[in-house]
Amino acid sequence: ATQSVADQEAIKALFPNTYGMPLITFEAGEAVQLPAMNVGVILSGGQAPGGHNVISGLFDGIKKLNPESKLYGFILGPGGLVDHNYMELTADIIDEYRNTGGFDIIGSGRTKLETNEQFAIAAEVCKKHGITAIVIIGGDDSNTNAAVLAEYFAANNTGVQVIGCPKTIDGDLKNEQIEISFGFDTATKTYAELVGNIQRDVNSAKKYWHFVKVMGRSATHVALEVALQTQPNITLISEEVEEKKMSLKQIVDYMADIIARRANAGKNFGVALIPEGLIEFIPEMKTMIANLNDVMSTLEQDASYNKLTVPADKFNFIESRLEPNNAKVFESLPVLIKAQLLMDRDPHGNVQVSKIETEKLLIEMIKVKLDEMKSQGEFAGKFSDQCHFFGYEGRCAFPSNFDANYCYALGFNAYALMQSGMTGYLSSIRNTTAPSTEWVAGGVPLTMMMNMEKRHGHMKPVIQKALVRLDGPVFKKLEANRENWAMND
Ligand code: FBP
Repeated sequence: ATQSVADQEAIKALFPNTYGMPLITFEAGEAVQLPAMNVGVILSGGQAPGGHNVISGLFDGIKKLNPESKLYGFILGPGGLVDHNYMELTADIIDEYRNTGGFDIIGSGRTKLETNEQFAIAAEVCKKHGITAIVIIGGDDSNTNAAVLAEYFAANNTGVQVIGCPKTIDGDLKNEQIEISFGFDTATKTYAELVGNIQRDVNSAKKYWHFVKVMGRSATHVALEVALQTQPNITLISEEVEEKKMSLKQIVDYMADIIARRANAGKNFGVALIPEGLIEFIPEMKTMIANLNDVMSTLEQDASYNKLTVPADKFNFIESRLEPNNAKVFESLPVLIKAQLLMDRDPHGNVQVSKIETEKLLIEMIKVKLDEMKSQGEFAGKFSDQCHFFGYEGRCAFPSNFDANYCYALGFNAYALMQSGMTGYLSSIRNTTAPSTEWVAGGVPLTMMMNMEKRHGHMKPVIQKALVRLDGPVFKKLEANRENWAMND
């Protein structure tokens, strides 16, 4: 029997039918003919290279063991299931998409599945098409959907199984059984190539500081991996910022110090990597954003807020609702960032950090700091900035060999789990640093990865994100090298 990573009593109570199931490992057996089954598949959340191969592996699995089996793709994510928007995926269609990046075969979306009404429609749709299993290909939030749906289907004896597949370029859906989410390998290779190109440009012209924000909504795995591949002069790691309780001012001081030291060595150029999720890890921002999320969850019904049209009035209104310390932090931010923080949350209640221009915020604050240092004779150089955001460039790239093979295996294995009668499991392929002939296939109960977190102002069961471990070898490598990388090119 397995336990959830935290909040065991609460998770057990919410998932009475799918809690505590064992880990599964498959062993080689005889090839057999199995009964035909109709399966539905959903691509969910942000795109990640290899998604088409998960579907190809699943398709080949169901057809290999019974050519009469059928695969239905729901269009544009979980929304396709509740909107009854689908297409049958036939061999011709599948063959066109094998080994390609993107999710365009059926599209993706971020609809949250949480109401009984949605679940009842989903059960009805499955019944109509004789679908007895659904595969949800997604990250932590999407696999939370999978867990909740699996529980509903089991509790209501619908006879429909649900299996998840670990996807996200962010690399934060992992644990001892899930070695990596697919897409991370390809996306980080793509960003590393782009950052490497910029570094050559920087070292050629020697006149700009490039600030590169890289995707990864929360954890810093992507920026860290890109940093190890490219050795930039500055890399911020959100988890370290949180652990060391660094304020925004301290981050700016740290960066300005490196810029000034390089300038004093005649180098008015460099590259800084900034993780997309940084802002939510700066303690004063984190507290303010949590308070802001609570305030925002009440605004939809607030007529006095909704009638405001001028941004400054909105900001004042929000500040009046925040706790005094948080209001001060909010008030201190540039207008651009305030407006970006007030944008809609995604359907899972997350701040859309891809829309917050942290790189610009840092640049503006660094300029002020450098002017101050100049007046005190501590900086005699120039600071000319360029900024970039690398995210969408990598999410649909042509999959690396690793992602192509891994994804195919995840999809085929999802079929093996379904055919073995499992539900509420995440497809798991382990031993992935060995040749693929030695990979180990199995399944991990989704409830094992869950804990309770606040979303849209309420405590909800969600899959826990894996953050960068500051005592792990990957971060340690960066730590051991960063002073050298700061000053050298
Ligand atoms: P998933 O966790 O759904 O895989 O999404 C990852 C991601 O690429 C994040 O890195 C990024 O913050 C977010 O999606 C952007 O979302 P959107 O595509 O909705 O702009």
